[in-house]
Amino acid sequence: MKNKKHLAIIDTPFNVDYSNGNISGKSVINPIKKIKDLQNIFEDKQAFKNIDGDKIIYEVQAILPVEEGREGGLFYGKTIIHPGKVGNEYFMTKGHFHQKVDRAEFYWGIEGEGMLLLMDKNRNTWAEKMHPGSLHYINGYIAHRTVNTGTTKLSFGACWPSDAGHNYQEIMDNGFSARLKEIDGKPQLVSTQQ
Ligand code: S6P
Ligand code: ZN
Repeated sequence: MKNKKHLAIIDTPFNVDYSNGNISGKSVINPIKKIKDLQNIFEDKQAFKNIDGDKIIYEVQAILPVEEGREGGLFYGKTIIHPGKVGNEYFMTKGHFHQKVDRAEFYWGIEGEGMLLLMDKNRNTWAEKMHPGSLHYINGYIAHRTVNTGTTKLSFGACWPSDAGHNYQEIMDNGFSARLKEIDGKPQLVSTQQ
């Protein structure tokens, strides 16, 4: 029949469990980072060697509804960082600038306590506290890394443009200009600049 509109009620393609942020639905990807995947991220090399390489540090669940790199789409994810330290430095993500460096991102805290470490192009670094309900706008041109400063898992959600991409190399080569360490029993930002 000509000009007939397609009418349909379909199953919800994705679901989020608001008690823990878990994402379900078709094509949810689940990359895992173990300590052996995080070479040169932590400062204390001896403490790093003493940890079993297969220990899981963080896990991501993500929905990529369009091809990565395509302009115009959005990606949605959840990251879980397990609690722990390498020496006195808390478990954290690799951290990145976006490949298309002007692309922004939202993060929001779901479970646990942590910090969002942010660094601009001039290597100024600062941290925002993350907790259930915290909301973080990460402007373009800002490197971002998350750190679990608590004793339970840190979970947070994220939404970012499908053409943002990840530039990990800059952080692998030069790191952030500060590290989050436990000093006198509490998290403190310690500068790495001379
Ligand atoms: C993607 C977004 C997050 C991180 C995830 C892991 O732009 O910022 O999904 O990919 O938290 O961190 P990283 O630094 O290993 O990608
Ligand atoms: Zn990002």
